[in-house]
Amino acid sequence: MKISFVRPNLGDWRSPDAMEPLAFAVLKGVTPSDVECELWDERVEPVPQHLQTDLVALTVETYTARRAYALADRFRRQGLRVVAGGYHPTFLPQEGLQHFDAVVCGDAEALWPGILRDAAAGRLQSIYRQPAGAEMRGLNYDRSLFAGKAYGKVTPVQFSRGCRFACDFCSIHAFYGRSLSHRPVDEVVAEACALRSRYLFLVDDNLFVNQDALRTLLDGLRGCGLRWGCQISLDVAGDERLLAAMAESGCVAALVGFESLDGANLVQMRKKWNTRHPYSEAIARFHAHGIMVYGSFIFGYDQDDSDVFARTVDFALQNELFLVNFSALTPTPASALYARMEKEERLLYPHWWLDSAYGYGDAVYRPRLLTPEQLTAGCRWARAQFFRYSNIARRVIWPPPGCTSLNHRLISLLANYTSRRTLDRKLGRSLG
Ligand code: B12
Ligand code: SF4
Repeated sequence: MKISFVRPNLGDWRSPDAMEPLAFAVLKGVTPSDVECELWDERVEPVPQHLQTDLVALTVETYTARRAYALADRFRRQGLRVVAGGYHPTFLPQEGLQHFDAVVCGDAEALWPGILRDAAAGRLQSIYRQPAGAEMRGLNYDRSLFAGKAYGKVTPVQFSRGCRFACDFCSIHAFYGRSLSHRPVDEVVAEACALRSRYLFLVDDNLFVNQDALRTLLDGLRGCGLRWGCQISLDVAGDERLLAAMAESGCVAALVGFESLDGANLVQMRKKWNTRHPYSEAIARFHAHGIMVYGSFIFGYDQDDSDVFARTVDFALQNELFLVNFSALTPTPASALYARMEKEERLLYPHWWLDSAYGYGDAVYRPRLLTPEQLTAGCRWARAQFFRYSNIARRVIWPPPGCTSLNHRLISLLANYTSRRTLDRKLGRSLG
């Protein structure tokens, strides 16, 4: 039997920020050794028009759904069977079944060997579902599929799944519910130390979930000679010892979801806890420990007016963030935000991920104090300001004290350059 794993892109272009798609490493790790496997990742290479295979296995996110459906329709016309998993099919399995033979909801490592047996016997079921919270002990992230592919220097590694918060716009709560799980620390450390790359990205949605486990992980990573980045909630800034331990174990950059400078917006998005940590003070603490801060901001909550863009750009520059995400609020299926927007009849395109009129980065709903056009244009303006070459140069030449090593500067330069290039390719382009 042969499986072709396929990772669609948002559209028909290459993505400079592509990392190894870990979902397939997990699946490959539980695939019997006599099954032949290949990977086509459309972010780094074209997917062939015809595949010589027995089963196509697609990973699908909301932004890649339109493209995934087009690929699946083509493969099925050629007589191939297609199974899909990931966030989007988990949230909208019935939509997926219009294009796939089978949909897998949730994580899949416990189900995958059985799915392969069903496929070989010609009795694929429509929907498979793995409940959230499965034990992560013994997971084998088999990266042999990635050999020779043009991924960046930063290698993704997973420690935990789930987040203890439930921000209304985020897909994580919808996917994992309240369940939180993590891999045994020794397995993560052994994996991380054995990787060829010295630069890692811990892909956990929030590394500051199980604090005891995190401390043990940091102890394990100390001395491994790694440089790593992560995504972490702002409240970690209240724990100076933990920040110090992160830095000692090689953390050089952290993505933090500030989301908004307005307290009422934070309450509305169910992120009130962010208001307890004054942003500038928190950022300075990260910097003092040698951790650069990548700030994530969302525009378009109900308090945002036309001044919000300039205010936020000023904040990001003044507080010396090394990278930012300035996104237009985009309700994704199954999120509390999507349900609210639908109820308030504010969605401009109910299924924006399928709509050919939607371009990446466009507003998809009616904001309260802005027009949709102002929201789209304001986000673009803010990104353009932050990623001006003069601002990039300033950040690299004069980084915050504590983040002045050559390593910090190189990471900052590369990350800024990659973000700028990625945005240039994606913005305004329709999905699919
Ligand atoms: C790292 C990361 C990135 C990296 C790239 C990752 C990569 N591999 O190249 C970067 C930063 C570039 C990135 C970009 C984007 N990302 Co991203 N990313 C992640 C993150 C944090 C980790 C991904 C990961 O490695 N997970 C670990 C693997 C093991 O888990 P998994 O993929 O879920 O796979 C399991 C199951 O889902 C299932 N499964 C998945 N696929 C399949 C397929 C089959 C056949 C089967 C059977 C099972 C199965 O089984 C797997 C193992 O159990 C996730 C959040 C998360 N926790 O997953 C967000 C996430 C996937 N990203 C998201 C988004 C929105 C984006 C962007 C669109 C952001 C933007 N606005 O531009 C872009 C899209 C880029 C693109 N070209 O596609 C959203 C998707 C939401 C949604 N509803 O689809 C997520 C969930 C973040 C969030 N909090 O909302 N991302
Ligand atoms: S803290 Fe981050 S990962 Fe957790 S629910 Fe909020 S946005 Fe999602």
